[in-house]
Amino acid sequence: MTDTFKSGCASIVGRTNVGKSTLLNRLLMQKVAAISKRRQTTRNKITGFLHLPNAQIILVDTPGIHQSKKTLNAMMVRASISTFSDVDLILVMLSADTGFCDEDEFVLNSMQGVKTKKILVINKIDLVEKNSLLALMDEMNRKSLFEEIIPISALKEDGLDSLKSLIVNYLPEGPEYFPRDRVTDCSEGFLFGEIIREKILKLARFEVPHSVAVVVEDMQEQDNGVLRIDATVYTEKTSQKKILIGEGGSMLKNIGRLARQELEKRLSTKIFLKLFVKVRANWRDQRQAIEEFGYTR
Ligand SMILES: Nc1nc2c(ncn2[C@@H]2O[C@H](COP(=O)(O)OP(=O)(O)OP(=O)(O)O)[C@@H](O)[C@H]2O)c(=O)[nH]1
Ligand SMILES: [Mg+2]
Repeated sequence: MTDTFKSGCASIVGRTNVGKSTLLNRLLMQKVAAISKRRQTTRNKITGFLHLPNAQIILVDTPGIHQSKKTLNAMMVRASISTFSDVDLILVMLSADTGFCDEDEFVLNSMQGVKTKKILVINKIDLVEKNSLLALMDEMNRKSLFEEIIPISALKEDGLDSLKSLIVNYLPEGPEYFPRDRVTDCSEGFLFGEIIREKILKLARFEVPHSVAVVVEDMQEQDNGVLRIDATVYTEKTSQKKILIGEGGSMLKNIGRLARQELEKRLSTKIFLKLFVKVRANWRDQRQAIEEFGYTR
């Protein structure tokens, strides 16, 4: 251990669902990014600051790299790829339970010619036997693309200390760029909107969760001390709006209740959450709407 202070940026990239956002949240010990078992949960870069005694790691969670014709999805992938040459280190993530699949191959192909150093993070090792993990590590090692290969379970917080030390090894000496009490560069409005969207991802099915954007319009502390949050849930079609509202408003009520409970716990205050559902036809193919909804930050 030396006295030198290190700082720099590491992006977490990979196909959808490998656990990139789970890793960001677990490393930061705070929920910053939405998590779900559905595909393409994360839609933009989400930056978190990990403060260690001898280092500051700027972590960038990115949308899963995938193929799609929609404008939103193309912009998401571009956001991920834009980090490759912007960071000091790329954490390429695989999921141990699926092994190296075609979608992972697509991710590696998108990195051809990228000079930035890469660490391969094999996640979800809690789901596999040791032998299959060793075989996967061996298969990946033979590609000679990575400085290091590290197995972890983000969910079980297994291997995270080793991962932190490994990242610090590859960062340059540098100053503390951000104050120690700062965890993310995301606005409260964005973070709260993501909490609401996460509940929609949990409760709605098929195409509905993917068609949804959430915008927090207003936050006001009321005279009785209750924090009122007004948010709009945008869908692409009237049929999706109907599903989101549900019979007698039951679906929207459940979404609101889950989101409110999480927000109340997080802010340690009573919250009145008012959700409005609106249709914005084909917004995922409209750059202006995508920007307005905050997915280009
Ligand atoms: N068993 C297990 N599940 C995990 C682990 N890490 C993440 N998951 C689960 O994997 C699913 C996807 O996690 P996310 O963190 O949303 O994945 P992501 O890579 O950010 O996905 P996108 O944002 O869609 O690209 C969730 O259901 C997580 O709970 C892990 O270490 N073990
Ligand atoms: Mg994610």
